[in-house]
Amino acid sequence: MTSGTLITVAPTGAESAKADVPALPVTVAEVVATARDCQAVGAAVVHLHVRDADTRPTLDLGHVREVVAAVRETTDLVVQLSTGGAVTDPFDARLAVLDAAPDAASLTLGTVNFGRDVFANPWDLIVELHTQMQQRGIVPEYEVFDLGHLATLSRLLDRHGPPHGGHVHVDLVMGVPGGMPGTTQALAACLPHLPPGATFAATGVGRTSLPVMLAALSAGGHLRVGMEDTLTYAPGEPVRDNAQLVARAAGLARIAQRPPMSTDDARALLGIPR
Ligand code: KMH
Ligand code: ZN
Repeated sequence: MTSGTLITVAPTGAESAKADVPALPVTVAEVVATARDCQAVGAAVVHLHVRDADTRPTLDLGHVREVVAAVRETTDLVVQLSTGGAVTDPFDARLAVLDAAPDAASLTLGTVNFGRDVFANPWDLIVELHTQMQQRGIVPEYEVFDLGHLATLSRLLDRHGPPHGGHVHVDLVMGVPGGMPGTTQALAACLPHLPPGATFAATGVGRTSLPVMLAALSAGGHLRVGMEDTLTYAPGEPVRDNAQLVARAAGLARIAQRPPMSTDDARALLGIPR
């Protein structure tokens, strides 16, 4: 067991428009370049949402497969596909993303208000994603937007067994308007409810990015950063690119004396063969 920090980059997401955020990577070439740059400064996992030729979020399998192949060709990052998609995406299309055979995929553990929208994740979808990932050899990252989602995780594991790879890794997604706040107190409240042996990362959305990173590091957790979650680097200063956010996370991890994990160490932690 390594004592380093697993850094995941979420470079694109499904929420921001390229027209509003010109630095957002949306083409295959832009996503590959950002993935390569982020690995160079400390990322070990990339959490991918895919865009179409009009820069809109898409779950079209052709596009998804193309991005997965291109990132694998250029980097050694663990490729984690989003099964959350955009709030408007139908469940069957979110499940079908698994056909692209990523190393890992996100799996959100409950429905949550998402700004003015609802991010729907009913129990049957959760079970279907978990079971299909077990059958297909894909490692889930369990996304937790609220404390109750951890109760759902315990019920899921009790009833349907451990994930592929055997290790449970959770990402606390904090500061979403409608989910748990991005505070040290909220993060600390989650920790006693993690399954035994599980590891966790934390993601602070928007201005909660820094406080959540610091809280996660001090609690022995891992980090997820990226332009999916954060578009402002400091007050009045837009994020330049994803590597800027990863470099800051890597610097904080070094200060915490838990330096960024290599991609090999990340695979060992998550139970993903090379
Ligand atoms: N785009 C959000 C509605 C995930 O990737 O699994 C959901 C999301 C979570 O980003
Ligand atoms: Zn996502």
